[in-house]
Amino acid sequence: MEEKKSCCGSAERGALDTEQPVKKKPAAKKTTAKKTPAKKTVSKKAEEKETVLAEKAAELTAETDAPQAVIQEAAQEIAAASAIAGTEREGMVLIPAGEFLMGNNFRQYGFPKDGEEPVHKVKLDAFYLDTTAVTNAQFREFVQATKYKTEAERFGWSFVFRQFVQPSDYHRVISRVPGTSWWIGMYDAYWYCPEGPSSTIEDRLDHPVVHVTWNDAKAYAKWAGKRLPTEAEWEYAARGGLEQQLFPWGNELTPDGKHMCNIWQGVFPEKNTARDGFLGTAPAKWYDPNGYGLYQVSGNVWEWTADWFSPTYYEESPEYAPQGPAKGERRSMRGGSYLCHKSYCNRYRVAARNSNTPDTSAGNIGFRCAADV
Ligand SMILES: [Ca+2]
Ligand SMILES: [Cu+2]
Repeated sequence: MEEKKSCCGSAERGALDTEQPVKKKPAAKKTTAKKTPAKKTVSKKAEEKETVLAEKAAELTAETDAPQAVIQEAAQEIAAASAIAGTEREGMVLIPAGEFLMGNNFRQYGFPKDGEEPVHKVKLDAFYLDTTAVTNAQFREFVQATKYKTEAERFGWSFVFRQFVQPSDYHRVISRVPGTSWWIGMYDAYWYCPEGPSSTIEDRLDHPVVHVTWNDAKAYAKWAGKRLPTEAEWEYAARGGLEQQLFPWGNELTPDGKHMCNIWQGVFPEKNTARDGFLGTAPAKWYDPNGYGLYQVSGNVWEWTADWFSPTYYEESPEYAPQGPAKGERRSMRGGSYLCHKSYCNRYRVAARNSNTPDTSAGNIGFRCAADV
């Protein structure tokens, strides 16, 4: 059994001594994006889809030669599709109600102290889930609409991966994190300047937003009329309909040599060959989606879930719609990040669990939202 290793997502805000006064920050840069109108619940695309479906249904009813079973099956398909079309939410997919086996018993792949065991049956109602992590462009809309200040901005600093710190920002480095020396506490790093003021999101608007705490994620979700997924919902959706596989697409990390997610290649934390195409974040919609049409549930950025985290929760969690422990100190995160490597932190598996304090932010932590049907 392998002992738990420090994870690429486990530097926490309390680990750094930031008693020294926080320097006054320059005013945030102005952005030029226009405000987009509020999203309608029923999109135009959905309406069009419904019309097409209705026409198709009429055609089918007229077809008297078709065997009854075929008509019935087609009708059921149409009904199901219309139901979805009628309530379609932009950028989200409907995850159908069902049950699945949550957790992982393959000990050689996991870390017992993460609490991935025991594998247990979970039943869930249908829900909507964002097809991608919330992007910089989406988060910017939220900030422009609400003037929201993230916790990284209020604390005045966040965690940046050491290789990303640019020389022009060296004077903003606070210190390294004991035990996870690849994390640098850095003044003035926040969602808009992910590696400090020498960097900007303007060239990566379609990438996931990072440096958002659990509290920030919750505030965004509320503004968007959504919520964070529970840990069980996240894993159910991430599995994409497959049962007890390691990844959202199966058991092989790179089927036929093909990269399916954005993690670390090479030697962590010294050398990243970026064979998958990315040293840092990748665009939120990249690689093939899973069986439910979800992009990058594995790798790229850690995703906050609604639940408190407890490594013993699976031993006592209810079968129906588990909501996590009633209280805790850390919130559960899922999916792994571009810093995960099998030698160190193979937490890009669908069953892998991680957590952090709700006020921690880092350059590899983001989120996606869920919504009730
Ligand atoms: Ca990568
Ligand atoms: Cu990791």
